[in-house]
Amino acid sequence: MTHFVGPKEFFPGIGAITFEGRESKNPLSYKFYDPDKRVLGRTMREHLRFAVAYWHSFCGAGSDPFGPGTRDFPWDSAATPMERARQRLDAAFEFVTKLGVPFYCFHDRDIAPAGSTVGESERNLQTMVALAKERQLATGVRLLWGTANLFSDPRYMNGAATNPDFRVVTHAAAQVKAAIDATIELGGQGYVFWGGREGYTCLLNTDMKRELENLARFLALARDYGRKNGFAGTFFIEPKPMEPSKHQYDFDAATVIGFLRAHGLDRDFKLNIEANHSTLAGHSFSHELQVAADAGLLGSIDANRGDPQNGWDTDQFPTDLYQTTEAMMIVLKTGGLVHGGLNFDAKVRRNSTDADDLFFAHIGGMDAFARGLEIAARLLEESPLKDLEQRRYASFSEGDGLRFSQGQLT
Ligand code: XLS
Ligand code: CA
Ligand code: CA
Repeated sequence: MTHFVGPKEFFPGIGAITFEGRESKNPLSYKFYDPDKRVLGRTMREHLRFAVAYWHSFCGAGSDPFGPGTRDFPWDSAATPMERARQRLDAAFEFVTKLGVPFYCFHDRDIAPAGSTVGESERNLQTMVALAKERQLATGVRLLWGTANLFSDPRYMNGAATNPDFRVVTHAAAQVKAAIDATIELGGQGYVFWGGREGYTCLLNTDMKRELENLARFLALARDYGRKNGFAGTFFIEPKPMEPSKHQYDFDAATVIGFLRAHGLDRDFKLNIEANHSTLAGHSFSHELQVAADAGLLGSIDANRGDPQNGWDTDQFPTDLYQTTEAMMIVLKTGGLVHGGLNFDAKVRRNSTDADDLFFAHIGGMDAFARGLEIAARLLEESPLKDLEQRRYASFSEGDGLRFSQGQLT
């Protein structure tokens, strides 16, 4: 990967972050993430496929429902929205290449501002995509997935694909078309649908059956459009039970799998499991990963965590070794993430205002997953775990138990 620094350096004083090993006291180095180290036949880089999330890292200045942002992003001081977008892109490529992460992810509106018409929004996006493509070619950084923001604009207050007003559905369709075009142009490995406002506030005014049918039709049309235009990657649905809607249709992995199968979408769509959304749904992260893996539909991961004392979507960076180990055991057992990766859909806290904090946060998350990967590999290869599990179900390996599982008993 080639280093990128634009006309203005946004993270001065920080160079390439490299592996220094567990004894290092340098906070700007990896203690466990050694990209070329081989674990079970693949390099750490290939297993982990880390991605930086554009929205949290370069767009979210720390605002919350009680106050505005706290961080001064130097790329936000330019005069026009498009100039700010260009500088933000430079900052993003500088950060990603200094960190040495192979992928990034974005929403259409993260990389390009909305215009006053559909056409202008699309042109803004195309301009920024052309620039991003240049940067990708120059650095070797790749797009893990693209998506459309179908939840911030007030027009989507009652949903996008599930909106009761067809005119809003068509607006969402135009936006998704442009975002799929952008993803194809940038060689994205995946395309994500997260339905933050695809849900309801009150059942009394909601025709849930119709809304779900509309959602399925919308997804099928998006898939057909992408396939017709050369998208060979995977479409991902990202489950989340609530927030911002009171109830979201993509509630959890099991719900989404049932929906995909009911509508014949499970050949093109897989799941993007986010740790914090799992806990919001009352499950553990590993439960959601296992449900998706068992269905053959584990596609990608949004690597973060919640706070056990809060019921919210706090999007913290992952640091819990038990969670990263269990997650990597499931990923290893399922054969790895093909078009997916580990996307840090995570943000530093609002009172973390130094530019360096973004590095520390990612380094911590990457090391936690690298260490988790190593432990998971050893648990699978060297511990008696597999054998113990086989023995637990031994009664199904012989006699009537075996005949029962083969469907031979009445
Ligand atoms: C929000 C979601 C969102 C998706 C992409 O809770 O995590 O950021 O990952 O739209
Ligand atoms: Ca997410
Ligand atoms: Ca989240």
